[in-house]
Amino acid sequence: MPHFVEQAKTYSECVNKIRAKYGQDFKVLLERSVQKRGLFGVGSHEEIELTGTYGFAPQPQTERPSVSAPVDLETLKSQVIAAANKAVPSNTGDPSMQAVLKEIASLSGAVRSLNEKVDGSISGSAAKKSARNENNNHPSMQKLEDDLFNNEFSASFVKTILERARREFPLNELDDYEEVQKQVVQWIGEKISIYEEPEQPVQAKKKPRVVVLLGPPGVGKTTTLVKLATLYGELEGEQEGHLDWRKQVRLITLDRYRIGAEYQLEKYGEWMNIPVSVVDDYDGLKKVLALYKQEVDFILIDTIGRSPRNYAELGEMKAMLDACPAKTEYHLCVQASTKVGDLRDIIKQYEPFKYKSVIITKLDETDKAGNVISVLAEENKSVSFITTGQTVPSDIEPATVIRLLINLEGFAVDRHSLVDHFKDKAV
Ligand SMILES: Nc1nc2c(ncn2[C@@H]2O[C@H](COP(=O)(O)OP(=O)(O)O)[C@@H](O)[C@H]2O)c(=O)[nH]1
Ligand SMILES: [Mg+2]
Repeated sequence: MPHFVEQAKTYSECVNKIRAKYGQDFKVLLERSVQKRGLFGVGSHEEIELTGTYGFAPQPQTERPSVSAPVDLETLKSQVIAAANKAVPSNTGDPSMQAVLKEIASLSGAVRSLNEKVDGSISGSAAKKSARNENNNHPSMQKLEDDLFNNEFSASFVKTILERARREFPLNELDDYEEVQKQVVQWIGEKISIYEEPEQPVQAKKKPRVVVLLGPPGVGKTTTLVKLATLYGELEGEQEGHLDWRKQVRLITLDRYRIGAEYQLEKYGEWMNIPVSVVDDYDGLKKVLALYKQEVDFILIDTIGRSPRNYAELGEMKAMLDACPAKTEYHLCVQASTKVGDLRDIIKQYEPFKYKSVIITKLDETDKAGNVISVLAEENKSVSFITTGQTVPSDIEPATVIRLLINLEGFAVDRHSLVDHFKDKAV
C-alpha cells in the first residue's frame, strides 16, 4: 500500500494537503511534531507531520477494528518486573503481584490499541461518512478543530470531540461559535477525572497514610512532597522559631541515587521541623515504616531516579517500595508541558507501581493543558494536585475540573455554568 508523509503548520492544514494530493481514501498512522528551522536558524517553528497510507477500498462501517496487544508495553513491563525480582529475591515468586501486573498490562494494551485505532483517525470510510454530514464543513467546525489543536489536545481526543459536535450540533447552532465553545468546554470537563482522597478512618490506633511520589527526574517531586507535607501537616503556629504542626508528618527519601543537590529534602525537613529519614533498601524502609506505624498521621516518600527508561533502576525502586503497606497511595508527577507522545510513554513506564493518580507539575510554565487532559482521559487516570510555581509551600492546589478548564487558550469559559454543571468536581 502506498505511503505518504506530509507536514504543515496545523493538523487540519496537513489533512487538507493530504486530501488534495491523495484523495479521500487515506489513513493517518502516525502523528508527530517536527521542528522546522528557518533560514540561518531564524524563525524556527514547530510543524505537524502526518504519516499514513492511501488508496485502499473503504471498509464497511460495521466492521470492528481488531485489537491486538502491542508488544512494546508487554516487553517494558516484563523488564521492570524482571528487574524488581532480581533486586529482591524474596519477591520472585509473588504470583499475586505478577497476576495484577499482567492484568494491567493487558488492559492498558487493549486501551492503547483502541486509542491507536482512534488516533489512526480519518480513515477512508470515516472521511466519506463525515463528508455526508453537511455540518462538517461549517466554519465553526474548522475553528473548533484549530482551537483544540492549539491547546495541544491529542489527535484522538480532537477527533472524539469533533465527532460529538457533528452529531449534536444542528447547523443553526453551529452559527453561534461562542455557544459551541461553551458546550465543548463542558464535554472536555466531563473527561477529566479528579482523584478522591481516601477518608482517614476514625480508629483507636493511628494508621498513617503513606504517600509515594514517582516520576522522571526534574519534574518537581521533592518540591511537591514538601508542599504536600505542609498541606497535610496543618500548621498550628510557631514556637521559639520552630513550626508546630497539628498532624504528625514524616518524610522518607530513598537514598539510592542521591547526588549533592538531592540533600534538598533534609534541608527542607530541618526548616519545617519535620523529621526526614534516609533509607537505602527494602529492609531499611520496612524498619522506618514500622517505627512510625502507630505514632504518625502521614508518611510521605520521595523517590529519585535518573530516567524512566532505566528499567533496572525502576525495578530496584519497585522492589524497595514493596516494603510499603498495601494501601500506600502512589502519585505520578508529570510536567504540564510534556508532549503527548512522551506523556503516554511515562504513564506506561510507571504502570507497574499501580499509581492511583497523577500530579500535574509546573502548570505555571505553560498555557496549554490539552496534552495532559487528553492523555489522562485516554489512560483513565485521575488528577490529584496541580503545582503552579517554585514557592514552597504555597504553589500547590488540589486539582479541580475548573482549574484545568480555565487554562484553555482561546475558549470562552463561563465559570458560573461550569460550577453549576460540575458541582463537587469543581470545588
Ligand atoms: N515553575 C515551576 N517550577 C517548579 C515547580 N515545582 C518544582 N519546580 C522546580 O523544578 C526544579 C526541580 O524540582 P525538584 O523538586 O528537585 O524535582 P525532582 O527531581 O522531581 O525531585 C526545581 O528548580 C524546582 O524549584 C512548579 O510547580 N513550577
Ligand atoms: Mg528530587
